Amino acid sequence: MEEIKKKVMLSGIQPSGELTLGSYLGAIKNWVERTDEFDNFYFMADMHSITARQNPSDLRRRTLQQLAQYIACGLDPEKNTLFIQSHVPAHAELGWVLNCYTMFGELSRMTQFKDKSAKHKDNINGGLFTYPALIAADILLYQPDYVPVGEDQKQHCELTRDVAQRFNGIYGEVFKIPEPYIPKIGARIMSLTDPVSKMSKSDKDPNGSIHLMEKPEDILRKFKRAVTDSDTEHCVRYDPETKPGVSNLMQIYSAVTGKSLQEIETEFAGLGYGAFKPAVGEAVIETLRPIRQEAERIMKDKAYLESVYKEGAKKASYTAEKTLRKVYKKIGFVER
Ligand code: ATP
Ligand code: LTN
Repeated sequence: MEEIKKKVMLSGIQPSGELTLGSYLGAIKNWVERTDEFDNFYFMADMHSITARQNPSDLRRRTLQQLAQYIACGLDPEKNTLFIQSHVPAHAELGWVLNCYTMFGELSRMTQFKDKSAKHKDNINGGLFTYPALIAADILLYQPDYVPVGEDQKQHCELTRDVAQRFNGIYGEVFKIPEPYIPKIGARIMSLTDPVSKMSKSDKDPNGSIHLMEKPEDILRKFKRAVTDSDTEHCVRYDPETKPGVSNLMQIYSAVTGKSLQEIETEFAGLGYGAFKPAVGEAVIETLRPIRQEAERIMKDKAYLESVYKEGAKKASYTAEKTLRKVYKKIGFVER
């Protein structure tokens, strides 16, 4: 019987800090839920993370920890190609090519570049600026149909589509044009202490974000202290404009319990924030507990991790090399 070719999903996260509840709800959870439907490629974007200075031993540890966390979140290495970006040289190679098809003006408009260069004034390096061309390479090498990411990565996906269309316009149909896949709930989880800015692994305020490996008592404490809104009604109602703090907690509660925003309003009607905040904390604790325990177990098994990333790099290279060869041929490089 002829095998029906599955559609392809691809995404990555930089090992630049501890994974947060934001990366889990905005990205990884959706990867896991769609595992069986797609042919999947997920990677640790270590090459991206050096756009900010990293301590070498921390980077190595975090890259392996991130792999353990991917698996602990439910990404079965038998069904997902899990790999480390720097192990597949085609990323750097296509990244260079696509640098030459990405415009200065396009890169200048990237909000992530503006935000990060404002944060790290002492290290506004070329890599930080051209980073989206490397993202385009990461994606286009695997000819994916969908790129499951949080809302903040939408602009990068749009640039990738523009670059791919530009390239195809010159050389013919080389790249598939991918779609971003952004969840309805959890696409933009906000900081618990400043609900108008994104929960982020590089946030300086430790109380703003929840890490996947965090202890239950710390999680509960952070949710109890989460900033809610200064309106007088004190009721659990979804309204991101006027009640960003409560609305963020509702998004989190909805994403981890599967309850709709309407159901949550009904559940907490008349109960106020005092009952709601610890309930969100408990629900998050129960979601993260098995992930943390499994990641701690896998982290100890270095031989297993090595077998996963080696096999992943082999499989990823096979697909990536195919695209790269096609690109090199189209642009006129002499065949090796
Ligand atoms: P950094 O602080 O280093 O920029 P980050 O915490 O913002 O990192 P990324 O590594 O940039 O996280 O993101 C990993 C993935 O998780 C991306 O797909 C991103 O869109 C998603 N993501 C990150 N933070 C959130 C969030 N707060 N809400 C929803 N999705 C998120
Ligand atoms: N920029 C992303 C990580 C990333 C990525 C990608 C995501 C690098 N390459 C390709 C999707 C597809 C981030 O997490 N900041």
